[in-house]
Amino acid sequence: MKILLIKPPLNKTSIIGDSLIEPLELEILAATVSQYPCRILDMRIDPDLRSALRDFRPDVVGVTGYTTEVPMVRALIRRVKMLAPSAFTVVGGCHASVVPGDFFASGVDAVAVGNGEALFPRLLDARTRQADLASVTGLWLRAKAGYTYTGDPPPLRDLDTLPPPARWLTQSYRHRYFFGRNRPAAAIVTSRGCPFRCTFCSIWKMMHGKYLVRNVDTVVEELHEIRERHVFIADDNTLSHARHAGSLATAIGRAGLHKRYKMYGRADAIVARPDIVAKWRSVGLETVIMGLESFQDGRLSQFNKGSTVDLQNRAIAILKANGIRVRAYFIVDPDFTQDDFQALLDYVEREEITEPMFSILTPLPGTELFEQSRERLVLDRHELFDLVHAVLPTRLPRRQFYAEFSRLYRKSYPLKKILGIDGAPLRPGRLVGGGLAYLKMRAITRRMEQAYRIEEQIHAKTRTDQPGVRHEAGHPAAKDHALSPLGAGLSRRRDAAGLDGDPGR
Ligand code: B12
Ligand code: SF4
Repeated sequence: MKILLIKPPLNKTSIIGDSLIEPLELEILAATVSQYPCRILDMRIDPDLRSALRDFRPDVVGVTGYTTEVPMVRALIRRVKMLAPSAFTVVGGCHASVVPGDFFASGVDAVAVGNGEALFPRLLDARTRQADLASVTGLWLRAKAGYTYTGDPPPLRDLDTLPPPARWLTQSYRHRYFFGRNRPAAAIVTSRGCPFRCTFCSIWKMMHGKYLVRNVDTVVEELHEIRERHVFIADDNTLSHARHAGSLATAIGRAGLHKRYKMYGRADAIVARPDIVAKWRSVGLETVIMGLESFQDGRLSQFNKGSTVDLQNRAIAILKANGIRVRAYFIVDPDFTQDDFQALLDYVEREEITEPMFSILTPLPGTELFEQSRERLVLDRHELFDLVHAVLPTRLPRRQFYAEFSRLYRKSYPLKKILGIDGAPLRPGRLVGGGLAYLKMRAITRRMEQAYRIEEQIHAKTRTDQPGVRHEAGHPAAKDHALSPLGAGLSRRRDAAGLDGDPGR
């Protein structure tokens, strides 16, 4: 039984960020079935699906995908079935887990719900024994009419019994993985889930509210095996379990690992335990990514963020005092007025937030926000759920809203600041680094400016397509959005304009 696991290509119609992170979810799945020959095809780097199928001849093909990747994954599976008709195809991941119906589509034999660590080995075992797959819980299986559900998946109870991710399967790609300026960069998970309940987040829904942490010794063992110096801790929330976060930093320090880390952290956890932050700094923590979301307490409580602006400001001060970079994420509400945009910029400037990132409030399927606002969606194409398109109505005229949105980036990253010459003496090294950073930031801003045009073009296409749109099971946004001729044409035009190269590369 040979298994091919696929990370889909980058979505050409979406605006992508400044990172390419290893496909941990696939490495984790592969590790649970190491008795079988297995390969990972990362199509973000190597798009040659045909050769992979021809050379390896897999019996099972597993594909992962985010919400933005639904059309891409469907098209991909159709191609897999065309090129390798006898392969059994299964789709999983965070979107499949909350709206499996979006993958009830041509070529998809099964859709996996929830975490795959227990499910995937059972699925392969059943396939090897040619047993009835109905015994494998957590699957939607293709049946004569539609798909049938085998029952709820086995819960993920413990992260310590799991083998380390099969990173050797991404060996040939590893030099290409990066985060911001850090390249090559590896990723690791030290915990899963989150104890908080933000309305725009699907993580706690998917993890059924659980927050699991790994034994620090196994994390350190895994870090020892990671060759890359830069490590992105891809937990949902690393610092909220204070005892775990503290002992992990101690264990890393004791092990003498000389690595540089980036992690997600909440303001309340940072304010509650500045000593842990300092400890992490001493063992290599460079950047904390904080979802600040808003500069107004009212909006924070609307999101059920469980934080306040005062806490955020204190957390920023603590991180700065420790020499830790802050990458702060803000949510731009489609309801924003011009004054709100300006107030956000003022806040960023006042708090001297040097790396702000902005995203548009997006009701991702599976979130409470989606339930609250599904009737108000004005865009329903999966690829536009990328947090830089306003899928909800905007208070400002849409063109103006997008102009204000890209202005956030332009104003937050002025040339002087990026070049690092605001106040500091001019140095050649700094100028070169700053120049590259400037070009990268301009590329990102141009992409933001594209958002409105992409939306307009897709909108026009959707209007002319209306009679032919096929509705399938799942949420109302589950129309067939397989890559349309427009999508292909659009990506060609963007390619021609040199806009589809990753700005970080
Ligand atoms: C690291 C990360 C990234 C990295 C990319 C990681 C990567 N290699 O692709 C970066 C920073 C680039 C990124 C970007 C984005 N991200 Co992100 N990211 C994460 C984060 C924090 C961790 C991902 C991870 O490694 N998880 C650990 C693995 C083990 O968990 P998992 O992916 O759920 O996989 C398990 C199951 O889903 C299942 N499974 C998964 N695939 C398969 C396949 C098969 C066949 C089977 C059987 C099972 C299975 O088994 C796995 C093991 O249990 C998650 C949060 C999270 N908890 O997942 C958000 C998350 C995935 N990101 C999210 C979002 C919204 C985005 C962006 C759109 C944001 C943006 N505008 O920049 C982009 C989209 C990028 C894109 N390609 O479209 C959302 C996705 C929501 C959704 N419904 O799609 C999440 C869930 C965060 C959130 N708060 O909601 N992200
Ligand atoms: S947004 Fe962050 S803090 Fe809120 S539930 Fe999701 S992971 Fe937890």
